[in-house]
Amino acid sequence: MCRVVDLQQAVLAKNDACAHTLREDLAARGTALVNLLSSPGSGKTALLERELTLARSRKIPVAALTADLATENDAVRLARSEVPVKQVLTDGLCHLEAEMLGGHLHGWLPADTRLLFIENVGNLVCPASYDLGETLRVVLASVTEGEDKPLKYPTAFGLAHLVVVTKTDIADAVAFDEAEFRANVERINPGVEVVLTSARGGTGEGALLDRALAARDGAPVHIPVMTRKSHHVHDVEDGRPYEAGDAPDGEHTHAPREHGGHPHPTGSDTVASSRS
Ligand SMILES: Nc1nc2c(ncn2[C@@H]2O[C@H](COP(=O)(O)OP(=O)(O)OP(=O)(O)O)[C@@H](O)[C@H]2O)c(=O)[nH]1
Ligand SMILES: [Mg+2]
Repeated sequence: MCRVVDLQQAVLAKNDACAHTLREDLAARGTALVNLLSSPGSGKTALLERELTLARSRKIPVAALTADLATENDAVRLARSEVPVKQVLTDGLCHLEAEMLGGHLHGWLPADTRLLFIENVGNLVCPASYDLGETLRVVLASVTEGEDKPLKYPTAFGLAHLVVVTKTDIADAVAFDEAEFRANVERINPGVEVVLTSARGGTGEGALLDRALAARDGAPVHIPVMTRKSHHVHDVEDGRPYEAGDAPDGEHTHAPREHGGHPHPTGSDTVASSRS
């Protein structure tokens, strides 16, 4: 069991090192990476479509890479904004990792890109463990998912620099309790900003873009209480916490095993659009 824990630590440590290098490489060329995490169907692509279109209308050079287990549906949608878009198919992997991301960016990312948006695989567990070299880590939650999700997925919410609520146009229909949601976010990640959006209703349009540009230009980014290091020491043996770390509520992420083992599958990619 110790060997499994050591392997997990090693995988995450290696990812952190790759993420550090990627962050430095991107910063040297003036690009900030925005990592979008959420459960499947929260509205990542819909909101991103809005933000990319707005960025293009403002003549801000942006690009987007979207990751899924299958289909190029999201790249096709995002490409409607007419900014450079790339689809990555993860070949069964439930998250992106820094090394594979770096490989996909190599030779593709336009030199003048100021913001690179990454739509991670729809999943609130696995992607939370992997730093991608982001300047801004954003977790999205739609009003239909329930106010308790920050408590149930503390790593995803706890490490976020920004929390975005989506689909607020249907908040009343599903009796979304905004105050309760905000209180739960505050419990897990004190002080983090919560932004309300509706891709369908046009609410909060540009909020993500504005926050990302500010971060890219050096504005201070929220510093979560939870640290990645503290989060790297979770595992379960026979249903008991093996080593709990200090994540809120003792969440266990099983990061490297969740997708059936490591090292990484190769992943495949296709360029759905590369216009700017
Ligand atoms: N009412 C409403 N529906 C929305 C909104 N944004 C997205 N949706 C709907 O929610 C569904 C999922 O939206 P997506 O943008 O595909 O969600 P996603 O997070 O990208 O999904 P995955 O990539 O599969 O994880 C679609 O049917 C969208 O039309 C919104 O602001 N309001
Ligand atoms: Mg999507």
